[in-house]
Amino acid sequence: MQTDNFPAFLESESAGQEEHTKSDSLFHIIPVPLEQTVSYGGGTAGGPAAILEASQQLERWDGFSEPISAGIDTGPCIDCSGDITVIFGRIEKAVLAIAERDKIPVVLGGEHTVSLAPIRVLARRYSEPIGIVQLDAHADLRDSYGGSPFSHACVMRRALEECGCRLFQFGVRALCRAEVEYRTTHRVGHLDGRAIATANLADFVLPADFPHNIYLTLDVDGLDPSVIGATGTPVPGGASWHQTLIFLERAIAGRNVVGFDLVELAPRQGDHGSDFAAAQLVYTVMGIICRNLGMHEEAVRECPFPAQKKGS
Ligand SMILES: [Mn+2]
Repeated sequence: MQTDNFPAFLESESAGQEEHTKSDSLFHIIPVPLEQTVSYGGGTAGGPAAILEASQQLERWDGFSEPISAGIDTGPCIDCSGDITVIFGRIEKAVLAIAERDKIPVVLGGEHTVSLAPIRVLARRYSEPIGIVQLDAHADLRDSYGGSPFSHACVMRRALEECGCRLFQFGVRALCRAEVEYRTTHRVGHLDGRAIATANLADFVLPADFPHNIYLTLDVDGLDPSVIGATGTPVPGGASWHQTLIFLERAIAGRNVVGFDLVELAPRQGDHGSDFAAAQLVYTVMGIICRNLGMHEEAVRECPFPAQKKGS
């Protein structure tokens, strides 16, 4: 069983963060080492610890600003023993405590199934439907898989059916015919692996009627395996690092991110590059969220290497 003997996210760089108490940090990390319905390679239970360890190597400066200055708190590891409904209950309780203070829960999986818990909590919290933006190689829209409706291959289907969410998928390149049909009948937007290769992501916009409140679910296998290879079900032809970040920046522009997760990292001996990339993705997404909120404008102005503006 997983214990809490890992450091807090970016603990090595937390000096200067004293102005934040535990509760007023913007980001609250919930480690969830769940691994129950693995379909190919295992190891996702080790994901949260590997990400937290690797985060010690991150720079405070993410290229544009210092997301850590918004405050990052790391909560205790969720006990992932017992029945899945009991485990969901524990995750939901932790997420609710954060969402009630209007802070942003950041769930670190674990297998993709964990996403259902924060989505349930956040969907209940808002009167309007939540829009899920999903990075993934797989559609995760199966009705059941391996005999379980709570398999990681079904998690987005559950989120849509239980919580009435809208969904937009990025990077998908492995799906069955029933999932293709489900996408059509349930208006699931998508920019799949091959489409990304020729898309002008800098001009990407979500459909105008897509919800204002966004939940980001980041399955690391959505990225190309050359970026993160340490995952249970790698598929060739995924999104590059920068394609993913440009897409996420564009997807949330003008919208409100109410939570996010990063799932399916399955650390393997000797591949610290994957662990670091996963930690960097968490931190960079925090930066994108901060800047989308209009925070860190001063830092962005002072950046010695400003982002290239269109037409400059
Ligand atoms: Mn997935």
